[in-house]
Amino acid sequence: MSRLIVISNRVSAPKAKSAAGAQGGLAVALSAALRENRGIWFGWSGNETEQYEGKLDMQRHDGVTTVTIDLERQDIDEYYNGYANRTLWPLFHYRIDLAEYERTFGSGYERVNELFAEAAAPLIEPDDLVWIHDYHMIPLGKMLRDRGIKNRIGFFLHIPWPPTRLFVSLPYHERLVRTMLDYDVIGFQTQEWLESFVHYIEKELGGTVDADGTVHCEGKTVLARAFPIGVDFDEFTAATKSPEAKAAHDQLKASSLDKKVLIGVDRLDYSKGVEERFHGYERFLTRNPDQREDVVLLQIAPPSRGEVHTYREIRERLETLSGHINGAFAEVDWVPIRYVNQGYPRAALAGLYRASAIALITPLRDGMNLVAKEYVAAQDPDDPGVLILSRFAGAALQLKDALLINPYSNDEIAEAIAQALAMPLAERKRRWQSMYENVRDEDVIWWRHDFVDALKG
Ligand code: GDG
Repeated sequence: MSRLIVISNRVSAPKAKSAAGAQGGLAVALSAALRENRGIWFGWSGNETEQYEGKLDMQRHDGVTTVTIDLERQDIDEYYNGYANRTLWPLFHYRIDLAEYERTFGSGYERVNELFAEAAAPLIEPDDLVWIHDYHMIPLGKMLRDRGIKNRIGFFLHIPWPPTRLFVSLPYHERLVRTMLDYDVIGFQTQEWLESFVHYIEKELGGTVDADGTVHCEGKTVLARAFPIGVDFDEFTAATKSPEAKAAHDQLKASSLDKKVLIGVDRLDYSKGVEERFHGYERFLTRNPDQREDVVLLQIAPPSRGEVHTYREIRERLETLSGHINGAFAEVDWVPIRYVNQGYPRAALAGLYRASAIALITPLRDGMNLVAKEYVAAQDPDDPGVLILSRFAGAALQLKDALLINPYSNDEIAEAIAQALAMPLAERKRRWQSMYENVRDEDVIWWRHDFVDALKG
């Protein structure tokens, strides 16, 4: 059996068996694959070093070998905080108004990808399958090829692929996409992102794409396909039944009395549409004074990427907006929004999802959105909640029985909240059942097998 080499910006393999449940579904799924295949997970440690001298930190935990490197400050600034998170992330989420095209970012990105290739190439043995993840590492496959790596190499993009008309605003866009032609398999979350990529290949590079997704371009051949990621269903449903989940569930129920809880859980990121969500909720409160005190919105938003100024700005705007809404509507015994900037253990999240009558998930653009799937997995079959989901999340293509809304429309959000509150039990059960089956059947293990099988060729 071939070994699997996973390469991603950060390595988040479980530190110990007991901590496995505290990791995200992706870490759990990839760790399981690595354990089965004696694999290696390679990436940045998240730490800074004065001077990078090629030192690898190799560790073995719970059957998974991780190999990490530290990066210098300039590399972190130009590659991670720069090109990855100030250029590619906003552009790929259709926010060309926020994308910054500094030349130093691009060269830092290439430099760090070269550094990754240099460090990872010696770890790769002839039969290994190499699986590279996400927008931080787009050119890495080509850089491994430049170092003589002939193995099968796959790439999976966790975020959207933007329409060609937006993508061409990126300086040297052809150069970036050409590096992708050295992969054997390129995976996208949905058919929509795949179609945007295919359009780019045909219109900008003059390539052709067969009905099965085989791309022919500039003398190279690569398979491009959609592989929608799922949650670790078994792990998450088990977490729902844990004492930690029950404690969090009971605490939320007790503190919200007989009110219906609407829940939002997002990394604090402008792409998640939390600002627009608050405005939509405010519209609901304004239009439905008689229902105001029947609801409370719990928004969990752990800060991320705090070194990037757009993230500091969205954080400030949300503080102001939640304060404004609470100030305008609160009563002595009720506040409309509980806005929480800290993260919770996964098991506690599972309990909070289950205690919430409605999930309000309104990204302006999202590769997939796993919170939507986790919410569905955590529901009580006898009394399931209602999922309100942005039609611009990749998950909307699978969770068709959610109440799908346009997250830019305050009216649609407000009306969906009213509809969810009034929804009869039979309809809630019917909608939830079909979404539940999808979340159960197309889980993260299914996704991983699907990708690795394609990669094997
Ligand atoms: C990228 C793509 C794609 C959140 N708060 C807490 C917490 N979380 C967990 C959630 C969920 C994960 O973080 C977030 O995943 P999402 O899918 O919602 O979003 P991104 O972080 O933007 O991920 C996305 C994903 O990659 C996978 O391919 O779906 O489209 O943008 O699992 O539960 N976890 C804990 N405490 C928190 O407070 N423990």
